[in-house]
Amino acid sequence: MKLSLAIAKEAGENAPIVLRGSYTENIVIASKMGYDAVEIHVNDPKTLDIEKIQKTCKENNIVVSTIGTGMGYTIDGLSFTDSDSNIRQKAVERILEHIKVAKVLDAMVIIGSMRGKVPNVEEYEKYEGYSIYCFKTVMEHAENHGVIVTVEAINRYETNFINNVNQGLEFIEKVGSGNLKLHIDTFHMNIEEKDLKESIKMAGTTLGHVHFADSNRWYPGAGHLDFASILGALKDIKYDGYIAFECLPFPTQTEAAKKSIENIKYLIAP
Ligand code: LER
Ligand code: MN
Repeated sequence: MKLSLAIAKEAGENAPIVLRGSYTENIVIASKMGYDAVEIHVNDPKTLDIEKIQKTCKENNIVVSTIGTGMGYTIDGLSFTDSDSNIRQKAVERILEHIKVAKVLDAMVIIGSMRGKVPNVEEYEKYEGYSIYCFKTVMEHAENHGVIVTVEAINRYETNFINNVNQGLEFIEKVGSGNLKLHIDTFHMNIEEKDLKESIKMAGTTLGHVHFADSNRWYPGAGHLDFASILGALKDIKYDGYIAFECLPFPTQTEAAKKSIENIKYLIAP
């Protein structure tokens, strides 16, 4: 299992992005702390200086694991379930831009908040249909570019659409693309799953990406989640992908980044 760290140029005070500031400076910092990868969160991927990021990664023996796209929703309000077809189209176009960048960086693309919410549960199937249609469109491009896309199960207080592993697996089945993988996040799982180990087992080979944060969204070790047991379940299913730390930058961003890797590396290889 490889360890990655969520970074962004800027993020809200309570957004779970660990390092904020210059992408390249934070890539160097993450590498020095021992991370294998960074997870780049960005609203408009066209604003990224890809060549500089690639050069910095190469020089520092680190890679980009994933591109986080949620700012497309939180900043620009783009989602796959919007009632307005123009917004859905813009959301698709934004993800296609992420896929292009991901191909160059050999990274995966995360679809979390941009899959949207269901504004009227009585019309659940209609909104789910909008999302499936958007996913099918982006997956066709992802397949052509050889890019893996992950759909993240997110807790009920942030969305009412795809909250747990079971719903995620059912949704992936409906989209029907081998390049679409399930993405779990321990913070959300703590709210939604009855038994984290059983849910990880259920995800099995469909699991494509993992976010680690403790029960309070701080770095692992700052809350009450049992990361030894979670890592055991990931080992049991032979998960060999990335674990990206998506935690609040508390008490400071540097300390959150250091404690995340320290506390989990110790559990992987005590
Ligand atoms: C995104 O990965 C996520 O987990 C969301 O909770 C962020 O709002
Ligand atoms: Mn997450």
